[in-house]
Amino acid sequence: MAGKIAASVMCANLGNLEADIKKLENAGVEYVHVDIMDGSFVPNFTFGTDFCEALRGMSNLPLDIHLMIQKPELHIAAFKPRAGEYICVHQEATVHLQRTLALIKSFGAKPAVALNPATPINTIEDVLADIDMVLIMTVNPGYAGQKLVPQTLDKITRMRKFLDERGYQNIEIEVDGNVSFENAKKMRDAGAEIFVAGSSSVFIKELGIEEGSRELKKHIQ
Ligand code: S6P
Ligand code: MG
Repeated sequence: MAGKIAASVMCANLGNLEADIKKLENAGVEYVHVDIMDGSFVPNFTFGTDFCEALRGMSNLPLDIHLMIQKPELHIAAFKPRAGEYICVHQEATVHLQRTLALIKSFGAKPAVALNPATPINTIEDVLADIDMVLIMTVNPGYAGQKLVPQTLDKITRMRKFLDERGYQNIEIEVDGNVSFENAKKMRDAGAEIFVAGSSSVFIKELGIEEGSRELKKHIQ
């Protein structure tokens, strides 16, 4: 199956957001990736619960909510997780990872866990039964427009092997950070299935959303 695109809304034109969301939907993008930052787990602030609710009203695209917040378990319910959506928490942000993932599932949404570039793969070995997706951060979280951390390419290969060897062929791998056309191809070859698209591809001003999406799709076949 071809790779899927999760367009990163923090790179969209927030002054005319609904128009950009419609363009993404028409371009055949699969998810809207929403970066939630709390100014503590990462140095930046972005969106919150009301913003996610507003996005749900703008299109039929499911949300892919990436929580870069400390103690996410305290805030899952406030995000009103829905069936068909991914809710992703960082391994590094909670000491109760399994409980947090089970909580996400109890709302009918798809639980996912994210790993910073420095976090080893085997830290999620005991929650594989609790997740639908692993998010491999290919930059350090906090900002759009950063450069790829090169060793994360090999981490994708190692993660796919790690999951398959344990019988979890069903767990998808998402990549987030500097998913340029060139990097996307390498990530795809390494085993990534969902591609967070930001300023490196879908939101390149000179290309526009439609052309950027078309070009990215070619690289993740
Ligand atoms: C980064 C965040 C990401 C970015 C995305 C931007 O902390 O989790 O989702 O929005 O990486 O893409 P790009 O192409 O600007 O790196
Ligand atoms: Mg993200």
